[in-house]
Amino acid sequence: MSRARFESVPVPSSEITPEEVYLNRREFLKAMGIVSAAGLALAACGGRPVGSPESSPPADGTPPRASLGTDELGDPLTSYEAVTHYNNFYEFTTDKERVAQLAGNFNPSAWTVEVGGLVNRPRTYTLEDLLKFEQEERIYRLRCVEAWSMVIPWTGFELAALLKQVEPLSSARYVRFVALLDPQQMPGQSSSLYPWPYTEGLRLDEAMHSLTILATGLYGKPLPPQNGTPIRLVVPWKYGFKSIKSIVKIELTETQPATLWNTIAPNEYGFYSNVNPEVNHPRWSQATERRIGESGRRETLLFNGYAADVAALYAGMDLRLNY
Ligand SMILES: Nc1nc2c(c(=O)[nH]1)N[C@H]1C(S)=C(S)[C@@H](COP(=O)(O)O)O[C@H]1N2
Ligand SMILES: [Mo]
Repeated sequence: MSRARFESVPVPSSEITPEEVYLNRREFLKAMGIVSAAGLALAACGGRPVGSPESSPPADGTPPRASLGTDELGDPLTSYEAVTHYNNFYEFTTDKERVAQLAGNFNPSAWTVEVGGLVNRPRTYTLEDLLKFEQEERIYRLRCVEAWSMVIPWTGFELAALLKQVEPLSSARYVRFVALLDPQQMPGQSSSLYPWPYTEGLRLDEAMHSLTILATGLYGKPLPPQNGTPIRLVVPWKYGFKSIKSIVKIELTETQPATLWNTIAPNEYGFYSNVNPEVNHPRWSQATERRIGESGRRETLLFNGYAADVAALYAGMDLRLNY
């Protein structure tokens, strides 16, 4: 008996082109290596007359879209407006409603992700390389540790696909993720309250789990800056802060890596941080949550509703001690 815990829909790679947004059209076509029919069609979709390579980057005027209107539990998607205007991204600001504005001009051009540590084949991936992994849509619940939640249609690919490519050594037991450090572009990084850059970590088996993805888009569009352009982690059964945005480095390690939140407040933000209605945050209950766009509260589900898929990862572990 196996039942899909997520909606998984392959997306033609021609529809996922963050570089089209970042680069001007000439650079975009150069990055593609060819002036292909697909490239021209994309440029045309952006509202630019085909054949005017001097024009500015196409405005991303495509409407948000998703393959389905609900998650697998039947709950509706959170609106595109809310997903992109109610954000936690402390590199910009701690004010959720100002992240979109402050991140608006963020320029992730020439992005690379360095993958190394305890692997056979360390490699630095360009964004173009990362978009070559087969992209699919995943509709996931996102449950913030602050007790609010959303349902978001991501596009991306399984982290496992990338990790298999670099061939983890048998000594590798954890994966460490590092976000961009760029105080020039990220005003929140002038705050010395946080040990920048933002870092996160997973156990290797959690990282290899098929629910764990690297997202490159949402609602059928490239990731907006405020959601972690150009690439971020999504681990749907853990509190939202584990889903680190704007990743520049992935490192396989033998020992449990330090993470930003666990370093600041280990008693409040455990390394595991699996969604668990029975383990309260020291300062508030985790039993219920506010679904953005709804009134009232709903009950929080163990492992955010993904228990059938992930509970086995924690067999024999005390979820209170390993919070
Ligand atoms: N680099 C980075 N990643 C981050 C954060 C952050 O401040 N910086 N906030 C986290 C938190 S607390 C949450 S709830 C989610 C929010 O993701 P969203 O804004 O795309 O909904 O991003 C997580 N990833
Ligand atoms: Mo969060």
